[in-house]
Amino acid sequence: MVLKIGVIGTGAIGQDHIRRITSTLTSGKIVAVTDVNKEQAKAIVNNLSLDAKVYDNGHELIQAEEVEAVVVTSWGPTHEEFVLASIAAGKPVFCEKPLATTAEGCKRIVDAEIAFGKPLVQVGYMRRYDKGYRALKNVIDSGKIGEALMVHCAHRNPSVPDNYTGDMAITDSFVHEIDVLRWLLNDDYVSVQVILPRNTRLAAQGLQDPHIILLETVQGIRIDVEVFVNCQYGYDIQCQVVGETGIANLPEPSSVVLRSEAKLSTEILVDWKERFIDSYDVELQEWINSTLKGKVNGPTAWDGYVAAMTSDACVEAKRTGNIIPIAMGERPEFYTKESAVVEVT
Ligand code: NAI
Ligand code: ISE
Repeated sequence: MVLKIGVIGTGAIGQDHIRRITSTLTSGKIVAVTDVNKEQAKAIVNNLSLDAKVYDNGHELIQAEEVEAVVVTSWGPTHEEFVLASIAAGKPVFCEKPLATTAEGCKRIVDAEIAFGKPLVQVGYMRRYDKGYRALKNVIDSGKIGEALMVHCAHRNPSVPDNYTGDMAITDSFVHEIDVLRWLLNDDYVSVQVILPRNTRLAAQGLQDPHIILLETVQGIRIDVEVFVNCQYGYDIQCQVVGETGIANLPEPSSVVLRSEAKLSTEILVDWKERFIDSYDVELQEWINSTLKGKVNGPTAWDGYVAAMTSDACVEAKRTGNIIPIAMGERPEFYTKESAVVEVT
């Protein structure tokens, strides 16, 4: 069986997902694409020799009869309308993060999906598919380090593009930690505080960098995350879980250990696409496989909503300097069913 997929947004990650579905993964076929930059969408179809139609807009693509499932990789502010339209059409939809740019927008999606009566939405939080994070979760779940007490993390980018402004360190980068840490610890957040250290001189004018973000969970676990997006030296994701009887670290990406010129060294990656390339492959392959079985087996619309609620609280904590409570309410029963839970293999 082959899943016929339409892609909305053929920019950086859209192209990357089209390439992987076409050349690396199995059981998926790109049959339709669209982008507000139609020439770019046409060029992708031509360059990759895709047997795919280029649509004028996302809504026409969603309605198209040959499109069985939708991938949304357009700009964040457009996600909500395309996800809602996919739900209205009864089509499974994989949406890159963020699910919507506001918690209210995510809630509208949650409500629409529940009203439709069947899980259709998966959000692109790919770290849950990373081999290293999965190995770390297995160690925590095995009880080898006792109960988790504290977590120390870092999210470092060498630099960021000019359109990376305002609170994107929280809404664009830190959202990955928001999602992966509650999955890793099987927990939820109750409060957040944001500390602003001395600013680097190497950030664009007006951009705060770095941030230290402190989260507290329902179980009382304390998490500190350094988000530093102009660190210059590489793309570096760190996560250390301190338990009652031991400490577990996220493995480093494998790299040759070089002894040369009186130095012992290993390379550090610089690009997030390379750091998580395997995770994106596994994520999309598992989405195709479970969609073909009529299931959602990945981060749900509820997870997208929780990420948005938490990120909104972080932005408020940054603005006010206060510790901000996070109250997201009970997870609806709709999202606790087996069909909407990520299995770790
Ligand atoms: P991009 O700017 O390279 O590409 C976005 C594309 O969407 C552009 O080609 C633009 O013309 C198109 N677009 C905008 N509005 C549209 C509309 N109404 N209809 C059709 N096309 C439209 O951005 P990038 O880096 O590819 O990011 C896209 C999304 O993916 C963002 O939400 C971003 O946060 C997310 N992302 C997720 C990553 C992850 O690690 N999971 C990594 C990078 C991006
Ligand atoms: C980017 O949009 C991503 O999603 C990357 O995974 C993240 O590490 C980076 O900081 C974001 O800007």
